[in-house]
Amino acid sequence: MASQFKLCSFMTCPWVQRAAIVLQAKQIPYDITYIDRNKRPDWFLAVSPHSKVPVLLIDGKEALFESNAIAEYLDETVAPRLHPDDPIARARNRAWTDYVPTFASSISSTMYSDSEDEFGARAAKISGPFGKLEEALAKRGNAGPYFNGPKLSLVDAAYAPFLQRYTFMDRLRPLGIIEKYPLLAAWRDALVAAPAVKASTVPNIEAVWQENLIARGRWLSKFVAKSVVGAAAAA
Ligand SMILES: N[C@@H](CCC(=O)N[C@@H](CS)C(=O)NCC(=O)O)C(=O)O
Repeated sequence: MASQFKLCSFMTCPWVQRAAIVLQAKQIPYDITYIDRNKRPDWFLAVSPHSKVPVLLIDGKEALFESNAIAEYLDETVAPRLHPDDPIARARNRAWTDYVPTFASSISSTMYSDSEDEFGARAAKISGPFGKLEEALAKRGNAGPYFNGPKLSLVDAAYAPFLQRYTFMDRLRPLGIIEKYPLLAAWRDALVAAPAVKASTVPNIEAVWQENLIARGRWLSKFVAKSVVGAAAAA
């Protein structure tokens, strides 16, 4: 039987993953449909004003777009709440999710560099956002492992995909940045190990992510070991 919720995605989209983490954390059954980035179907274009994924289809009747709006909708409608009960804490959490696009773009722009020089220049800008998050983690008033303590939150769901992409990138071409931010590094470790994060992607996400770099002809793809090429397609 089809689920009430259907996520519409490209294979490696971190913004879709954010919504998938929320669905997983709440143990909500959902289907996921992958569309071709280069041939987006008309039904998708009709419900996605910016032609972007994710789109969340609800009962085949309603369509929501924008990962933050989807995460907030799911949190308002399906228990347990991932947002904190305290309005001040909730507002602070929302303030940090507002920062995700800036944080994400420092990582994505580095990942998609076209040359070594571009890669170096863009990677140098990652320290700014990493420093801000390190400070936020120092001030949060709990010992983790997640942003608000022991319970995964919408802040965790929002940052996890990008900290995971940073980690994939770091494994291909060590950046030596996150090591300077111990609280962020510990948060990253907790997030990538969280069951909801692990279940939010295809199991071979790192290989699929590497194949995507190759398909887009990005500079970083030259560090992908020959042995993994084709492994993603075969898995
Ligand atoms: N602000 C959007 C960003 C979503 C986004 O950028 N998705 C990418 C895929 S990861 C996309 O659909 N890009 C459009 C394109 O590739 O043309 C959100 O949070 O949902």
